Amino acid sequence: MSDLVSYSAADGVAVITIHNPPVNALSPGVPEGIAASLAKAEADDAVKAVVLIGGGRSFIAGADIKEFAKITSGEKKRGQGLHPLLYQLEESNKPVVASIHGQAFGGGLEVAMACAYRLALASAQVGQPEVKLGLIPGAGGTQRLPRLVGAARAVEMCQFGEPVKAADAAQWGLIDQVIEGDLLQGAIRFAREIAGKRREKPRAPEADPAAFAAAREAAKKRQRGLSAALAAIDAVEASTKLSFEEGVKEEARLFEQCLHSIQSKALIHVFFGERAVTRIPDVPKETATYPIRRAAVIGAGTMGGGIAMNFANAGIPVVLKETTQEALDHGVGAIRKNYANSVAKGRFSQAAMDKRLALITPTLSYEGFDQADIIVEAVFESMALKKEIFAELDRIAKPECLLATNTSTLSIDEIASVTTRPRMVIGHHFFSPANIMRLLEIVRGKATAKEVIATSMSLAKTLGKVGVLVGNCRGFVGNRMFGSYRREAQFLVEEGADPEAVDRAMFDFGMAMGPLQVGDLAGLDVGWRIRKEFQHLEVPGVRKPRMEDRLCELGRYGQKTGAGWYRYDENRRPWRDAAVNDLIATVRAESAISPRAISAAEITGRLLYALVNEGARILEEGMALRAVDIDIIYVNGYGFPAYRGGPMFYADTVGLPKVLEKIREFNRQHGVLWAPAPLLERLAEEGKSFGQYVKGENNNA
Ligand code: 3H9
Repeated sequence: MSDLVSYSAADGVAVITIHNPPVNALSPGVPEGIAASLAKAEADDAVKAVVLIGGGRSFIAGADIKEFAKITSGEKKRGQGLHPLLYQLEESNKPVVASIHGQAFGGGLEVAMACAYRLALASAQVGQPEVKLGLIPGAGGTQRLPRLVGAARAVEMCQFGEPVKAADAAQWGLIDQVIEGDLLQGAIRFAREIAGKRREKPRAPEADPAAFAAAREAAKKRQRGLSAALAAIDAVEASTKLSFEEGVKEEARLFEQCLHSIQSKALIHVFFGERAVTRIPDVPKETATYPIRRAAVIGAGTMGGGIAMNFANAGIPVVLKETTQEALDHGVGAIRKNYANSVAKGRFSQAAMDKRLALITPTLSYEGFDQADIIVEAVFESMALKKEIFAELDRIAKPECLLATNTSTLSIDEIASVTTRPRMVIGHHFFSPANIMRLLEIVRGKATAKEVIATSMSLAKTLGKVGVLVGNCRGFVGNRMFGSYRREAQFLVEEGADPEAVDRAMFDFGMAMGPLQVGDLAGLDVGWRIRKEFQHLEVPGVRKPRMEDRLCELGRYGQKTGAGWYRYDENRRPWRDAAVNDLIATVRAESAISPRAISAAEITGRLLYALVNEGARILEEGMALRAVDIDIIYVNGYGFPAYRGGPMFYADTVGLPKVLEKIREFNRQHGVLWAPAPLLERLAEEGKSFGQYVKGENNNA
């Protein structure tokens, strides 16, 4: 056989084992190895049944995702894919028993479904996650799955791509038996029992128009703009209307469309990007980490409370400190309400809620802080206050305790300067709501120790976050870029765009929310306070956005005061507000702007290229390690549509010369704020993309 697949046979049962670490993807050589092994078993009269099993940590995690780019770039021809192997498995005169541990995902589940029987450990998961890569199952999954579990379940699995536990899969008829104990021994025993028996093929699924109508409705709401979700629904529906062979052809047609789409390339970029961000050139994987067994959080406001919940959710006891009993009660009350909501929605049990709450110790003092392995400061954005707190922490915390600040704008180095241990100080910039948002910007100060960075990256994983390391500059990566984006949103309104038109254009582009609505949600006063803190840095003569300062002066801070750019009802639904129109008219008059008609294309261009231009500066300064790090920040922290890959990937798909041309046009029209980033000019001239850019030695991030 090959190195990737091994074969053995004893007492009537052949065992085919896949060895393609880390996850047994179906890389070139694996399907061929399985096919050759099966042929050997078929030719051996002594063999009565076959066990197919994965070596290492999983059965098969699916097709090798790296291969798709080779096909779409023309480097490799697609050929018949997995189909010949699947027909061979299905038609084999010796029943094949797929024996699943870890994951049977994508092509892995498709292989398993072509086998006569499927067994799994209770800890195993099965699923068709292709949609998350902008694809649909491409090896008969959309046709075999509904034949096993019915159209409604199949469409749900292919449309959303969520993993299914072995016990559920067994209930649905996808798994024949859940094995306890040793999987291989259990599978061999099972194979002996069914040896020589032929299993009937499952019948075509019943038509279920209601299930498909509901699926399309759900796609509109939960998968807005994602073409693969609709293609998956169409393909599964074909299984209820066409013969198996015709259904497979229809699936192939839809798969091919998805495979060559920009959406799929973008989602694959995000898949590998989320893994790439864990690689930090000067902090190798072997770097020692500090154990994090106890945590402490300062500040029980929205951020602090959410951060404390993160620790409790991960089973880490956490002390939560406030300065007044009232603030503490309010913070703990909000946490309790949040957990109760989750219980009401069935996300976890009352017992789980009680356990999590019991891990949070509210306090008004620093008691227990000397035991903490990490302290996260989450008070409001005031350098003076933060310095006071860090000086105190320096006295209290044990030497190996990580001192993290949740600041979103202030300098980590300046905060660290008041301690005797700047090497232990780091930024942990959580995103609101901190218990939900996946992004954690990990901000490296100039003295931050590598062990502290490595510990933070590993902690991010423990907390279920995507940790991205960034450099210490004002706003770090995400908010620094977002500043330009929201600045342009305000300028567009001042120049003539309706606030709703600005929000609508970005929503239609795929953003989770328009920029002005985001401001209202986050609180317009946050930026207002920061602008006041940094007022001394303003450059005279450079245009400043005025609308949000003016809204704040009217006490319109956004949703929390019931009004900002919009007026909000008790269900937080936004409504146009005549007072805002009046304010816009006043601001335009004061700046002598005569409003003009502004198209949706101009809105998206101004906002997206503002992100990209600032992103290019950040990249050149080394504040982000790679363009993909910026993309991962935007997809996970700012509601950027994953199917567009993030702002830098998006710019690459538009083409950097085109992006630059537009930025130069904005520069001519709107002045210095639009000066093109030198890196963008250089890459555009060299015919390169952001994705190809690798920063030289003096990386700061
Ligand atoms: C498909 O099957 C289409 C079919 O219909 C057939 C059509 C013809 N390929 O995530 P981890 C790498 S589409 C290549 O850190 P975990 C990953 O990049 C596919 N590489 O581990 C990482 O590399 P590195 C459908 C893969 O334990 C390493 O393995 N299948 C693949 O947290 C470890 O991964 C999927 O979409 C792959 N298929 O999670 C499954 N999978 O160490 C995608 C992983 O260099 N995979 N790698 O950074 C997953 O969901 C998770 O990786 C899994 C393990 C749950 C399996």
